[in-house]
Amino acid sequence: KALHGETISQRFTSFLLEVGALRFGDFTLKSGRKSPYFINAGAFDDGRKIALLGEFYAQTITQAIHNGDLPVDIATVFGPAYKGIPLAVSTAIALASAHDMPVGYTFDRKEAKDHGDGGIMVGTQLQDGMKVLLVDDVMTAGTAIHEVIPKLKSQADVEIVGLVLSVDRMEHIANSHMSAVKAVEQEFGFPVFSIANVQEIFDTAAQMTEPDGTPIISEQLQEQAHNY
Ligand code: OMP
Repeated sequence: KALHGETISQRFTSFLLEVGALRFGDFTLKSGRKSPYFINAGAFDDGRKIALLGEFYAQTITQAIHNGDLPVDIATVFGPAYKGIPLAVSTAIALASAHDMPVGYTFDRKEAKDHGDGGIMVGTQLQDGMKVLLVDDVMTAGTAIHEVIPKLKSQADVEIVGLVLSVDRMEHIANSHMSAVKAVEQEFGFPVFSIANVQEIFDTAAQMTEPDGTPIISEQLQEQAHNY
């Protein structure tokens, strides 16, 4: 099924809704916060969906390269286990097959292996000076990303060139006006990109209706979204 929309964030919003990866309701986040919506990366559960998701990441990456915000010579795409694994693999496949950009993929093991090849990284092995691009699903407080960066750096003195997310929830860090994305950019010194942010998602969803004509999201929900 073709995904309609002018911009990548609009097409991505239709895709999220089509596969059921975007839900509205009452959710409690990992950080303990309450939220009127949730993005579930587990919904990309077959070949077509994960291939399309990888293509969205690849388009976001090539756009950033085109804008001069990411280097062309990325050596490997790193996805933190477990949910980052299919992201790194599908992104690397899309970059190589549709964008003529051969790159490696790498992910970490949750438990170090003590036999065979050993090691805690799978895929392209990290080496000093290598340009590594991180991919992850959703960032709320940035906890997941804070955990994985020391693990990467302990392997080799890699250069992390950026982080690409599917959705930037645009949440603020506790007791601050700074967004979690800005805080990560400042702390680590690399840019963070997202296929879409929550504002773009709500703006697109607000234009959409169910087959019976009722709006997909209520005005009240839109109000809540604007408070972020
Ligand atoms: P941080 O690690 O605090 O940035 O939270 C992001 C993680 O929370 C994601 O990797 C998910 O495990 C989970 N999450 C979602 O998957 N979707 C959401 O919409 C919100 C969250 C969340 O709990 O904040």
